[in-house]
Amino acid sequence: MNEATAYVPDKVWQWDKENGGKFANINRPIAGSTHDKELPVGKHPMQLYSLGTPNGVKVTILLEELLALGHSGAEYDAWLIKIGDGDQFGSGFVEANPNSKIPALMDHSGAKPVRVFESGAILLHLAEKFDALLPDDPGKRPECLSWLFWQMGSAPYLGGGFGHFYAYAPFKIEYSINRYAMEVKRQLDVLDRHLADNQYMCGDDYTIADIAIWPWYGAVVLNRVYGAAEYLDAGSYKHLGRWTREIDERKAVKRGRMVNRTSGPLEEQLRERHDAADFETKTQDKIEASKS
Ligand SMILES: N[C@@H](CCC(=O)N[C@@H](CS)C(=O)NCC(=O)O)C(=O)O
Repeated sequence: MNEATAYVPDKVWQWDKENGGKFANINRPIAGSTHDKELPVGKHPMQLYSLGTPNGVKVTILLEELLALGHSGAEYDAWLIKIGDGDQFGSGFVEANPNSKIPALMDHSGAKPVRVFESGAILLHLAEKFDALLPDDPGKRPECLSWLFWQMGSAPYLGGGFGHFYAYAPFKIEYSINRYAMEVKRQLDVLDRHLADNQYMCGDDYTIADIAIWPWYGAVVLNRVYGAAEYLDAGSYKHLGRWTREIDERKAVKRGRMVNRTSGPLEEQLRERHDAADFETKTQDKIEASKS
């Protein structure tokens, strides 16, 4: 009998703060703020509070794509929210997102700032605002929205399910890893079959559906999350691989991936972005910034 099968749940669940899991220090069963902290506000219409995780990267890729298309209204400040330090529980952040998760956007372009949280809602808000990367054609728009919402519903099985039990749980539980590996492989096959007949998720045009899906599923294929490409035999999904590599080459994707990133090679990190010129920040300055 292993630890997993020996476990008998209490009659009423109790909060065990030291559960040994990677995120035990920040996970809590209570919503709301833990401390007072205002959010900084920069000079641009869009104020993003985020971190360079797949959910955060969706938004920075879209903002960089919009800027590349000439939408100057998409200029943004990207502020770093260190979720490992509990910044998502600061009072200002909770006002921007009562769910205490990155990314959160404050859109200052109107008379009053409006908050947008949930990465899918942020992508839709920005695509509609700039009338870009989302088809207007009523024959195509539902397909794009379907794949956008597919990602929102599916990725938690990949991240919170598979990734957590494969890479982060304090011990390996065969049942959990099997269950989520099976589901993730099914999802990879869904994408692979669809991309066999379509250049992008919604046909011939690159849209917010690609921008939502790529940071998660492309990262699996490129072995950038969980070190699980071999385990999931990700290389066998040929059409998904073709699409992944094509999107990886986009300039806006390379820029978006750098923003609010705090891990990996320093030349691929831009902890905060307040100006397009910030991408040219010298490595020495990044070393200094990484100390703070
Ligand atoms: N469905 C949300 C998920 C956001 C999410 O899970 N964010 C994670 C980082 S990728 C987070 O902020 N975690 C902090 C925490 O759970 O306390 C979205 O797509 O915006």
